[in-house]
Amino acid sequence: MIPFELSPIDILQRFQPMPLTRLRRAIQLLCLFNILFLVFTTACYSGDRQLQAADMVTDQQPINVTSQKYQDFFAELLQTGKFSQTELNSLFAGVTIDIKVLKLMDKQWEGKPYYLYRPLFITPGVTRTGKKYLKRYHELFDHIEGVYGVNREVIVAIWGIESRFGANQGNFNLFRTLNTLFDAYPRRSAFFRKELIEFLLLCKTNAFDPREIKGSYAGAFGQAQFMPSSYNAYAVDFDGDGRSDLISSKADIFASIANYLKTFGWTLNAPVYARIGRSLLSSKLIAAHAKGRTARVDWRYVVTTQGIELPRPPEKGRLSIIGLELSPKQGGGMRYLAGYPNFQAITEYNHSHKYAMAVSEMAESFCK
Ligand SMILES: [Ca+2]
Repeated sequence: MIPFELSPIDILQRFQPMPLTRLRRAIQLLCLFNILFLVFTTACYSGDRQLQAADMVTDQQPINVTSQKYQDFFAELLQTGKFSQTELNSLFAGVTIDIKVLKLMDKQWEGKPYYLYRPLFITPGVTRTGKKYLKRYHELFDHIEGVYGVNREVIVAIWGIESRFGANQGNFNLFRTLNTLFDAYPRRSAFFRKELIEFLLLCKTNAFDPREIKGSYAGAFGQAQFMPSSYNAYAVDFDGDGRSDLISSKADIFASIANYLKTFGWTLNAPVYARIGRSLLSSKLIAAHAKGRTARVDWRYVVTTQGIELPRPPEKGRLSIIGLELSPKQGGGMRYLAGYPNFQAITEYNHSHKYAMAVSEMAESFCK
């Protein structure tokens, strides 16, 4: 027991110097104690918040491109025959971490109910702007509808939602973003490694300077907000200048969105969705709703089970079951919809049913 009147200095002076071995053992015990303390406090702390990618690095930390993973990455790029070592050295010199990208990737986005989500996208101003562009580019849309069989209103709605009709393509340097996610976002590093390769390839093919392009913190860019891999797979050169330019060519942008939807089964003038009531009347429909985006139900089954008339889907298409929350003003609860193959094609662009519904309703608003 230490008397209270002793100061910390006094306490220290009471201890006799220890022999070296005892001192070493004491230090070892102290270290062990510290480690246990650290493990314990980390365990307690992580109960509230897990360590995230942004906690492991600092902002503007240089990325170590001499690391084995970058050397393997460069070897793969060199194998394509499209890059030289000198070019890669110069391109990757000085690339640093963008901590904001990691923080945004780990942010828990609140899932808003549809009645709060919809007004973020569909406003009278947006509808007016969409109609203005449909008029301005009507000849181009005539041509695109003829080639791809995709309705112009849905193209403009996706363009509107993705980039506010081209006005907001993202403010993150895409080269730095993709490097940050490859180097310092372990959970999806392999995915972003591939996207970085795709990005460098598309810059080569379409004569973009990779260090100049801006995009979203998640790697999408251009007026249609394609990921680099989607860009290489679905972007088209519709104005015939030899490049697929989804940053500034309206012809390329609209045709690429059309090409994407066409690839995933869009049919011109076919139904997109239909209302099927405020409750689901069989366990099979309830299960399809719970399964979500990938569930499919036969058209006839929905008609007979819900006791309603529905338009027939094209080419033996099947339906998905969508539930959207009603606002307290509307009495709460849910309303249900059948998603037709055209609706399903929009969910290939973005997996959210709410996104696909906002696109569908925005497209409808252009026709009114
Ligand atoms: Ca072009």
